[in-house]
Amino acid sequence: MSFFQRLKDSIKQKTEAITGKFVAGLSKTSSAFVSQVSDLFSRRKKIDEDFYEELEEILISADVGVHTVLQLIEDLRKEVRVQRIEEPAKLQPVLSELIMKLMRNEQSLSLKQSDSGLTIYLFVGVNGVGKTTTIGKLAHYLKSQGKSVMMAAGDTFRAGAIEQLEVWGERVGVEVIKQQSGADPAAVMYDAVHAAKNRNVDVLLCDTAGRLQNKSNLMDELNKVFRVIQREVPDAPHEVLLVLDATTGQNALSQAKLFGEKSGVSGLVLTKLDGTAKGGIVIAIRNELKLPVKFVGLGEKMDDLQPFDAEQFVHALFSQMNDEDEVADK
Ligand SMILES: Nc1nc2c(ncn2[C@@H]2O[C@H](COP(=O)(O)OP(=O)(O)OP(=O)(O)O)[C@@H](O)[C@H]2O)c(=O)[nH]1
Ligand SMILES: [Mg+2]
Repeated sequence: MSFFQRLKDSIKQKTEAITGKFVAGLSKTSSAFVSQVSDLFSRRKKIDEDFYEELEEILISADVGVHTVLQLIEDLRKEVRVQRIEEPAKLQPVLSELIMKLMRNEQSLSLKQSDSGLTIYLFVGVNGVGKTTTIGKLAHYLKSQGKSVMMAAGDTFRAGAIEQLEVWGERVGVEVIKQQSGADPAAVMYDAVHAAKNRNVDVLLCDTAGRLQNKSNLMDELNKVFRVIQREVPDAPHEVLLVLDATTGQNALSQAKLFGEKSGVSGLVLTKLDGTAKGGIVIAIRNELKLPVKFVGLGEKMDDLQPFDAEQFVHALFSQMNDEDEVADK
């Protein structure tokens, strides 16, 4: 076998492994969505108002979001007219292409890095969405790319939060900078930035609390943490990643709007996609917010974090339908 053939095979295997992760992580959404869509496409013989109405309901029930659903249906009507499609059975590739188009855009998916030395990522989001877990997984991901990583235990409020990050630190072999519970998170960040600089670490991942006595305290605290980091490393934080829990559906969308306005969020991480049949929320978020989805969480283990890829997402969403078609073709 030639070198190029081996290279091609190995790239193909890797791509299939990643797509496989998306397919497994999205199986709940995909099976709910696909069974309804294929039922609709095969049961109805005509593309009429009733057909569109039913498709609209299916998309809304997958949490695609009313605004985005209306836009999709509008685009679909146009394609049906232009391509003179008459049978619902022919619509699946058209629908997946339209969804893909909504989600594709120019924004860079890779995380911004420092040009000179230390890169700092700050994680924000309400309690329980998966910030600490995402930091652990991302530490593993970055290490596997050969980067040296350190973590800062900035959640000094919730009982057990520091220990939880330390468990991740041990699991992935990364040092955690911490102070005692109840300490000022800005002071923890100051320590962590200095430790990371002293040890020539490539990336510092900063955890924060999800809940304080009230919301305005939380925003004030995040601002203070942000300012301390910026004072120590002027072009940092290089990313402020807002973590959202996909199982909360439309709620995730409103949290993104709230945080996005206040805390200089530069990108999103959408967790727990494996735990919901409403993964359509990704489509709504992609379409309705200007913020890029950088990573998605597809499980609780350390390698269950994937860089987001619209094409693989849509492919995984329709994967069971394609499987059904293949079976039908045989
Ligand atoms: N199934 C699944 N579970 C996840 C995922 N990400 C996080 N979790 C789980 O969600 C729960 C909450 O995660 P944490 O990382 O503690 O969330 P947090 O945002 O740090 O929460 P606070 O520290 O309370 O603000 C944990 O039980 C995680 O294992 C995911 O992608 N899939
Ligand atoms: Mg946490």
